[in-house]
Amino acid sequence: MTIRTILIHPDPRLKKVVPPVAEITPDIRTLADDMLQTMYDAPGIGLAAPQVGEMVRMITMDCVKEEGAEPRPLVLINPEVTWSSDATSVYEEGCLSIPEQYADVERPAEVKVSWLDVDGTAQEEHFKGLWATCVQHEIDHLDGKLFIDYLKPLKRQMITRKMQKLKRERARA
Ligand code: K1U
Ligand code: ZN
Repeated sequence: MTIRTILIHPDPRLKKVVPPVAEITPDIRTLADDMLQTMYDAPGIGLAAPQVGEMVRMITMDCVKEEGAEPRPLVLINPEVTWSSDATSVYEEGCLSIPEQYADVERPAEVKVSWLDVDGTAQEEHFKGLWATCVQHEIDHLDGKLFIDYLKPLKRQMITRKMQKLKRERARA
């Protein structure tokens, strides 16, 4: 397993709608393993393939936060929201592609999502709480959308400028 480099906003690859996985090949399974390792290493609770420069509809998640609790790594291929609650919730979101920036985002509080697992088996689950927030954040990545796109233009611009500065500094280091 390999820890992949996480792209930092702004990057054109983070703005693209990515196509579905047509076939679950050994390369797709290797990417899934690499994404899980990259997500745990970051550390993060989710990761989408475009964040590591791979333009396929695949995400990983593990929102188990309690110390000592059993991890629950999930790999979702071609995920689709099949139902969203009318009730919403607000969560202060972060993003591994926008380090150290956080903002409140309002989303449906509960969603049902269908996907294929790495064996090609169809799955569906009703997500609530942080899992619901995270799965929507990750599916947004597959549609070229970042959490800052929900913010007012001025705040979004401020965060983008900070990220441009961070990228310049990292390139010099
Ligand atoms: O998609 C990503 O960039 C990952 C992102 C997912 C996410 C966070 C918060 C709300 C919605 C989606 C992260 O994992 S940021 C890091 C983070 O939230 C975290 C890291 C360590 C422990 C607990 C949380
Ligand atoms: Zn993100």
